[in-house]
Amino acid sequence: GPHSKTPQVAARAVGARVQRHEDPRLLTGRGQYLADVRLPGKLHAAFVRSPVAHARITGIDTSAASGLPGVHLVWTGADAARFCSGVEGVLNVEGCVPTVMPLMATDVVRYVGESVAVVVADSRAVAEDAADLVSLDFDELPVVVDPLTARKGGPAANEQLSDNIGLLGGATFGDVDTAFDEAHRVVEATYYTGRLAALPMETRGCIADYDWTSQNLRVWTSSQVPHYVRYCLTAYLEFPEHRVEVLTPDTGGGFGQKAHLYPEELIIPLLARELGSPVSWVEDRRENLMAATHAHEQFVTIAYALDEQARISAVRTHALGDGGAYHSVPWSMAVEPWCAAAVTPTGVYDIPATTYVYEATATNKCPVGAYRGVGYMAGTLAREALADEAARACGMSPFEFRRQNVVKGFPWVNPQGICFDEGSWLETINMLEKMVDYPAFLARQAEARERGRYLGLGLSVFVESSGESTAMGAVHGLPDVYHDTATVRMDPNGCATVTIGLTTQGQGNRTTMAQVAADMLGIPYENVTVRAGESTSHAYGSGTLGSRGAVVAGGAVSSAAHVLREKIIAVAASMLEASPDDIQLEDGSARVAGVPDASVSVTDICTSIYFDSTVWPDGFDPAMEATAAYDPSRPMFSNGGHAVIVEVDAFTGFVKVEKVYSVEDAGTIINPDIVDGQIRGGVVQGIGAALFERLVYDGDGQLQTTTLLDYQVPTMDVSPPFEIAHLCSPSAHTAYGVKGMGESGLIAAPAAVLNAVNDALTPFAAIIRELPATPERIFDAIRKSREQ
Ligand code: MCN
Ligand code: SMO
Repeated sequence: GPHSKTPQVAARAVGARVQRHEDPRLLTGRGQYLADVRLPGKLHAAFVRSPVAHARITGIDTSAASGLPGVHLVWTGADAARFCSGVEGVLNVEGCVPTVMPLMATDVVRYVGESVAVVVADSRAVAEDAADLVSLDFDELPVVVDPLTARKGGPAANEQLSDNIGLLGGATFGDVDTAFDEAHRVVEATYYTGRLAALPMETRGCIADYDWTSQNLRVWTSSQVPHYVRYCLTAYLEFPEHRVEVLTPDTGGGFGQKAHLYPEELIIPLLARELGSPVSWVEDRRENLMAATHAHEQFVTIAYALDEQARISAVRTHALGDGGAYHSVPWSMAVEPWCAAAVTPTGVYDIPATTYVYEATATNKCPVGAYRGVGYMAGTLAREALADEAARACGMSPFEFRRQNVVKGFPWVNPQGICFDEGSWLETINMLEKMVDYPAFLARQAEARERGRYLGLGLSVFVESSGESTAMGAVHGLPDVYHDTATVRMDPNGCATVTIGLTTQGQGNRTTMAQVAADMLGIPYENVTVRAGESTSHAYGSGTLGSRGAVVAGGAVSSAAHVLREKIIAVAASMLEASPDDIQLEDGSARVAGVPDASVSVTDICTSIYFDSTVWPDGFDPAMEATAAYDPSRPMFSNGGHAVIVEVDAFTGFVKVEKVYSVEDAGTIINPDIVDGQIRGGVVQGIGAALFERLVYDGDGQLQTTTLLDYQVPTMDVSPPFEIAHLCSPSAHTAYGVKGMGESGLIAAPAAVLNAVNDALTPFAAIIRELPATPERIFDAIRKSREQ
């Protein structure tokens, strides 16, 4: 296959710190986000959202809203239900019970913010005024808020799920019981990860334009999965798929929140068809915080059985997710606890036995969905926080304890039978220890304590599945199928246009895919234009998610470019009267090996392919356009780690993150600047998760955090200095050996931050196991320990 040939391709652009093409346009305000899409006669929608967490709707009066000047139409849940009874959410793992989420609530509302009606008007302002005039009569139902009591039965959050169970299952691999019976020591703890918002800077939104004469439907949506949205428009609403085009303009962040199908994305096209006018919906921040999927909230109880040498002989995990009122589509409330329990517990450690239970409980809250590192963050938090606790219990340094347990040889097969082909798991630990200069830190920490200042160092190492693929699903027992395509076209002057099925939310994929194509075609990357996510009419993509872009789009681009590379080489050989085997293609020219003067530029080759058939070899096909699909044949795993230094103010409980050290191994790196930026962004989100961010519901199921005054996001002033280092264990199965990394920062940073806080708190014998570690939680923990 083409990838076996990549070693012969000269790396010029791949690996270079090429500046992102995207930035001049985006940073000077020339981006075209969803709200910037202009269409003549565009109308605006506003949703009426439930003010209560759980109630039976007894009546909706829309007459006042309909009568407001400028209002074109008001629909209730019953109107939408004529077209679709709802979207089914389920994860294809054992023990997952599906739910159907109506497009808008019809008889019962199940969380604050669930939509019950929609108004379309001349402007968003009029639509919002009219939405306020829709009056709702309801009988309140018992509200289920606490997942720990909800799972024991009692009132149902959603009667589709008996005992509020959206997911319950588990498995055992190896002799766990004997390991725990014979353990020298057992360490166990429960960690809670807060309910988070993925909080893309651009909120969700959708615009639809329908032409009844041709049945053509165009839908602009701020989405990571436009091809899936298009498929669903046909599957649920029967719009003819070949007449549906889904367009993704510039997208101001997705972070997993936009890797879903939202009912709003089905309702807006129905309204556009009904009204014969384009209809736009752009949510505000309050809607985004109330009704766009929430994330990450879990209780993870984890235990290690340790032998006399502090080796982990077995791990036992119970992960419980607070799933909200429905399964989100398609990832569901199950993916968080399932992944935390079934995928993450052994991590980089050579643990021979594992047992786990995963559980998702329905509550009357916004459905939980994907957020960067879905399932991995909570699982990694539990595993790595317990590793630091175990190290303390064994009287070892966090580096030493991990070194004792880390897998040291590859390939390694974990207890579940999943094979890890390569990695730098031990090297990561050693490198972080060197980067932080551990003995110097210990001296500085001791000296600071003398002066009443409390420094802490926290460590967290990880391995993550990347390049989400059919093969990755299969090893984890998920039947999902993935692939992406790319088309590469070369013009008569030797420039290339690459179209990928991947969308981009800020990752810089247009730049990196230009780098990949440039090297395969032997041309400068400036001569490559990449079109990404503009329309589902060109190229296919399974979505920008699961850190799959570099691997999957990279594989498709290099495969397609390889077809053209062979043609360029064939014509060059003919023009230079040499054998194709002797042609070297790089830096914009084809040369004959060993013959210094024999060369021809790629520009001249392409011009000849288009305009001079006399140079064509026999039977040459001049189509300078190729499309290829890619889906990696094997799962691949990236690894790395973070060491974080914090200072805790013992009087106020405030934490200052002094410095972050990161080590990343994502195989071959296409663009180091982009990868480092991904690490920084992900780690800062992790600092937010560890110290600040939480969505809070009160006992009535009212969301208390509906503005950015209440929901604290990390900003530049809490972004610490970074030191980032790279290791490289390339995959043998991908173009250039790349592996994915877009989620790694958020996966492992919260554990490192929490571990650092707890290290700082050791003089107080206080420990925090709940995120976020807010000043009040830290203050309380210190006060309690002082009172004892
Ligand atoms: N890259 C590289 N070399 C590698 C691996 C990656 O140069 N060996 C580059 C890629 O080409 C890409 C970036 O690093 O430009 C991230 O690549 P990858 O790990 O393949 O992740 P994806 O492109 O699939 O992006 C998805 C990933 C996910 S799942 C979430 S969630 C997340 C993340 O990206 N959402 C983001 N990072 C984000 N960054 C921004 N700005 N906005 C989001 O919404
Ligand atoms: S949560 Mo990322 O979209 O896999």
